[in-house]
Amino acid sequence: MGAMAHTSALVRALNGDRPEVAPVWFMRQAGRSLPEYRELRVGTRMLDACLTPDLAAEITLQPVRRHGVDAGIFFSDIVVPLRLAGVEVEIEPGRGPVFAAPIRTADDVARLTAIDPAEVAAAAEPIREAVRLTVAELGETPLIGFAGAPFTLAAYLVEGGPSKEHLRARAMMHADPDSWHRLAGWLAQVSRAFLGAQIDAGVQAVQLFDSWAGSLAPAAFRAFIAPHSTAAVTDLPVPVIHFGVGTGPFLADMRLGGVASAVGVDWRLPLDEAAAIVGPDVTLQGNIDPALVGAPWPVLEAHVRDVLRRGRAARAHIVNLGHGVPPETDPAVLTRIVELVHADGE
Ligand code: 1CP
Repeated sequence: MGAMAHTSALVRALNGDRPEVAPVWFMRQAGRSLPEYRELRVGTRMLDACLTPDLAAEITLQPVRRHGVDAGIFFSDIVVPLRLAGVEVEIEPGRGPVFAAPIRTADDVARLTAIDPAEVAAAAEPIREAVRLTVAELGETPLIGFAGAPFTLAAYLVEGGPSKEHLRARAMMHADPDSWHRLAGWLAQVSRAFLGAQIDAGVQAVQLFDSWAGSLAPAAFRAFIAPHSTAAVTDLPVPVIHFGVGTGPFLADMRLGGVASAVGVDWRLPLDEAAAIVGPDVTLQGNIDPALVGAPWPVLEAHVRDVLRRGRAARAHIVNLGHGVPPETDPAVLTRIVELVHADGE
């Protein structure tokens, strides 16, 4: 079981060894569009579900059973380690993470960062248990763990909740760089502790989600973000996928100096162009346009084939959407994409 998992198509692709058939999984495959997920979640708040090991394990397994994807993505949320650190946060249905006290001033940052990130590792037993249960059920299919990158977490913390352009976090890095670096450095340690718990319990790869990095100017990404994201994932014993939306203007920097085994690409940049930018020593992940998942099958099929063809320009290709599965997606369409990708290499 364990030995098979290490030679999975996903891990081979991450290591740069191109499997005959490209591995495929979907960001946000757990939850969202699955009726069996909605049924399980009735009466349980999102963060309570994340901290209930058998529930988190079952939700993680549902899309793997249904679609036959080549990896599970652990059911949790980027704000879970903050909850484990004792920060007051809830996930509001239809909205997202909301914090009782936004972190806006130097004093707010000093108070928050006084919490020892080791608290997260100490409180993460439900996460370890959920990962252990999931890995045992998955058999030879690998499980991907994840964490939020410091900027995407800060975008929620500084604003106090979801926002479109993350103006307050982007202002803080320029207006008070000392507080910014203190906050981002602390968030990197918190996310690293969350990843560590998942790795201890058996995930075979991890993804760092910097979903909102595309709101940054390239120079700001380099000066204020990249060092902290790199610290979050440096020297981990499993391969790292680094994902963001709208990162075309600084895609080469998303490699984090070679620490990332794979870079996630959204739907805006064709994979052959992305490969020319990142070079021959990194794997690409992506980049089916989530908007086309609702298109007539012949349109979607032609698009998926184009993504597969352009993906051959990369050293290896992990097929995924360019961002998460849209909530209204017909799950049967996802299954059909998996079948198409798997048939492509034969
Ligand atoms: O496949 C999966 O769904 C795996 C579990 C998962 C992951 C990887 C969840 C469950 N959240 C995440 C990561 C996450 N959370 C990201 C990065 C991925 C991405 O860009 O899509 C982000 C930005 C969040 C923050 C968040 N949590 C939002 C977005 C809010 C906004 O700013 O627009 C939302 C809506 C949540 C809640 C959430 N997380 C996960 C689920 C299933 C839900 C919906 C809550 C519910 O069902 O009540």
